[in-house]
Amino acid sequence: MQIHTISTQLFAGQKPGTSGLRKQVQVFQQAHYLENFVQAIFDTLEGYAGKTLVLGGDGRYYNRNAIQTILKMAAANGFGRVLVGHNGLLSTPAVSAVIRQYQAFGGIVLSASHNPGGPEGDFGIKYNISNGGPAPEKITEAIYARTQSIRSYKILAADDLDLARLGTVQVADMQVEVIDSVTDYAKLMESLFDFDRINQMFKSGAFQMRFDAMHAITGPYAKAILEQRLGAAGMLLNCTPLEDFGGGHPDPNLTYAKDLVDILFGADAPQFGAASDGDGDRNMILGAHCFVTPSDSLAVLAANAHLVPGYKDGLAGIARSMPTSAAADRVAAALGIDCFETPTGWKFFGNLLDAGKATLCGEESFGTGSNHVREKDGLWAVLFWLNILAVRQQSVGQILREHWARFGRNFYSRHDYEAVPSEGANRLIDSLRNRFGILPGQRFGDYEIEFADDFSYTDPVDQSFTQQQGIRIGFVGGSRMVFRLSGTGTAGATLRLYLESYSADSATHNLDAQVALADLIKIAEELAGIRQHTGRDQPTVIT
Ligand code: G16
Repeated sequence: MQIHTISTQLFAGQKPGTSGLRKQVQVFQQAHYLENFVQAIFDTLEGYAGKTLVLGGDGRYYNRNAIQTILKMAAANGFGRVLVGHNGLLSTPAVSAVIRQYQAFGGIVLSASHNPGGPEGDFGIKYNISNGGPAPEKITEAIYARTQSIRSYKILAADDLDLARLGTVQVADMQVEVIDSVTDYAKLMESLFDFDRINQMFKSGAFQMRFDAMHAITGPYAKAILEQRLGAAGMLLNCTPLEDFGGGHPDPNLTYAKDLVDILFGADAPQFGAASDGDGDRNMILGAHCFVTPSDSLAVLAANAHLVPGYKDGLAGIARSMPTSAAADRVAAALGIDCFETPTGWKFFGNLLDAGKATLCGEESFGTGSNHVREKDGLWAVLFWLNILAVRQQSVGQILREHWARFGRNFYSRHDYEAVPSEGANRLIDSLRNRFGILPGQRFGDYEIEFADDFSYTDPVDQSFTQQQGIRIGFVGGSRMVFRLSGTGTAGATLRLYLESYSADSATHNLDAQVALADLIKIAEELAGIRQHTGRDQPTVIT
């Protein structure tokens, strides 16, 4: 089999965002586009000759083509072995688990996560390093720099491989091992959670849940673990992965997982509901007539971790992204452990986890995880909740209310303005930035601005410095709002407005978050001119 060196032309804009390179499928379908980026990854890495690469994706449209191309390029560039998921499928947390278990050199994840799929949808590619986590910024920046100077790429002239058959085949000097997508991940979950206890809860017949895989990658994992191993028979929805996610938007939130939300807020609601996203790393948690914000979910998991076998010996620390609410900070304080505040992006947790400074991590963007892998993990969060429910024998609502009674409630909401013109979104951010000096001291009704700044972060492990990570406006008394532009969208800009206020008074705890935050919502419009800059009256998504 012959290695071909193909001349190529540069593409502008191959810059990884919050989580890898995400573009519309049609962009990836341009000749050489994917190949350039993959070669840029390989050119940036050192010392992988003969080593193992893990490869898999969430099964969205273009996954099948991209996997074949990457296999041929890995062989041409000198990898010794590729572990590839059955039919090219691996969830993002499963890639992380497999990299760690087999001590692979790294891995490539093919996904645009929660973005819609299909020929008109999005595709994405991300490189993960040997700890199983997303490549840190110094690597993603080097990959981007390489895309701006690349002249050629290497690819093996070979037939496509049959990825439907498990086992090992030789491709030139490289072995390709097609592995079961679920087995290793399921074993890891079994080592962390009390499967027998969860199984008894389902067997009792009194406990009902609905899990919505949203026609995405978690389907096969949920079937194997929740249904076959734990006995949640007949409780799973949309478990067949489809290339276009059945036309849906595989983002587990109150807007895009509406069918599930309707079931949990309807008559005869089951006790527990959950959903996961396109590539299986996000989760949404619901109880009967109740929604658990991702920020609260992190705090509840931390406060109850001692009930779960994998975490019963205590937590080293907690980490959360800056826009995530401070609910977890209160639990950390009660436990006497550190709580780290990082920029948005799971990659910023990697060093803290590797250094043993944090055990649990979480983000407001429906991401929760731990040191078991180096990605956030949707099904892990579902199993963690099931384990807590099986031990405490209380409803999700009761657990949440007791949590707030003990720690107080951080009212929290995120308002997203999706696909707005980039120019307007940038103007809005710049205009706030230009007023940092004059905002402190300004009053809006009962609220007085205490500080206004741009969040920056110095990694406590390697001292790397990251700036301009979101505009924070803090009010006297602790309420705050954050304005940030998403790094994962593919059309125009997505403005995210994060709102938070705290109440220790139990009498207020049942208030709807939008009601509790109504004043802050008005102030945000007054301060930032969202309508004027984006042309939008309403957010696209409220969570
Ligand atoms: C990615 C990152 C997360 C981040 C999220 C939202 O999630 O892995 O760490 O919180 O994007 O980012 P943004 O607010 O910039 O859109 P995923 O699930 O899309 O990979």
